[in-house]
Amino acid sequence: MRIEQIIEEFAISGKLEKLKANKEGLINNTYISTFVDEDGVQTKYTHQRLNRSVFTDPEAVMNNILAVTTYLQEQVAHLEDASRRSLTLVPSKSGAWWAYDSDGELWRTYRFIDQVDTFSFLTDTSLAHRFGSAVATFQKHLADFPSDRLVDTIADFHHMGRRYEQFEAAVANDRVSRLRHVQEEVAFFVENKERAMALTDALEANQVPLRVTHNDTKVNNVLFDSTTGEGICMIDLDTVMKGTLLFDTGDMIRTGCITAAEDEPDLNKVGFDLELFTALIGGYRSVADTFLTDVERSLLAESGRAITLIMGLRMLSDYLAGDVYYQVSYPDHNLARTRTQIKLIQEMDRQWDKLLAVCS
Ligand code: GN1
Ligand code: MG
Repeated sequence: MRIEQIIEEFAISGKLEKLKANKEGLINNTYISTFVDEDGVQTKYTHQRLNRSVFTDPEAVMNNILAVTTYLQEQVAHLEDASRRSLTLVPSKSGAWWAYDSDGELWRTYRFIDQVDTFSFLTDTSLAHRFGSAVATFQKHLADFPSDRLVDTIADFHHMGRRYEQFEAAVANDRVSRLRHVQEEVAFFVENKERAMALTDALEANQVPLRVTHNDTKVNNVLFDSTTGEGICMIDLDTVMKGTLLFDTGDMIRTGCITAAEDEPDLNKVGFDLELFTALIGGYRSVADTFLTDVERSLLAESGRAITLIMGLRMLSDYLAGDVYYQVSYPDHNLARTRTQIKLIQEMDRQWDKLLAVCS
């Protein structure tokens, strides 16, 4: 089925003028369209096909997103630019919130938010501060959302113990005979296993509250207003579920303080920038200090380390399984991603006392 055909299914007026693919995500397929109406006014949309092997219950994903975006829209309704501060789904012509193509794949459409900038990593402290406050604002808006209304669309998504089990199985199976190339990387994760459990342990012991979590708060999932620079909207809500907010601070730290892209093959370029970290935590806490508990605050630095570790663990597991989960652009892509995460953790560890001091 042609993409134009599936777009036809949605309640959009005007004529399709432009269509282009967006290659950013690792999971779904994304396209941006431009429609023009009779008066020549252009409107843009984002169309996405959900990856069915990752999201085995795509309608549950959509119901989570619908609940959260509807709630967010109410929270920001009083603001002048409310429509830019939350994703908005466009219904299908038959009144559903998604449409199926002839292969049975689920597609959805969002209104495109224009005049924004996105970044795959940060280079200045002002931006880091704004990234931190955007993540905290998202959490604040959802603070009173009843998290039990959300379905766990990927079971144990950030459960460290489960991720280790999957990793250990990938090592044992060595499906595509890559294990011999990654002995050092495997050893790194084995050595770090005990410490890695910090977030999962705190959650299971009820030391931190269950909240709504985004679960993919990487910096390129924030839209920054091109004029004001403010981080106005968190996108990519596929993994909104319940969990600890430390999952989200963790991915914020992982992607907000690295000095290169997450798949940078030249490890000399990969560092953990303490100045960015200071600004990021400052921005985050300028909003979050009103709702953070003491235990959550005490685990902020650890959350960055744990989430970086879980990403590396998942990337290496996928490398060993033969690249079946993440989209890759070249054969060792998942290995490059893994090594970047390991290097980032080593860089955190080198400055660990300073990280703790920033969060105290
Ligand atoms: C995946 O597709 P994308 O880029 O939004 C992944 C996240 C990882 C991320 C690593 C459902 O997100 O968990 O953090 O890649 N999403 C899923 O960049 O697995
Ligand atoms: Mg995502």
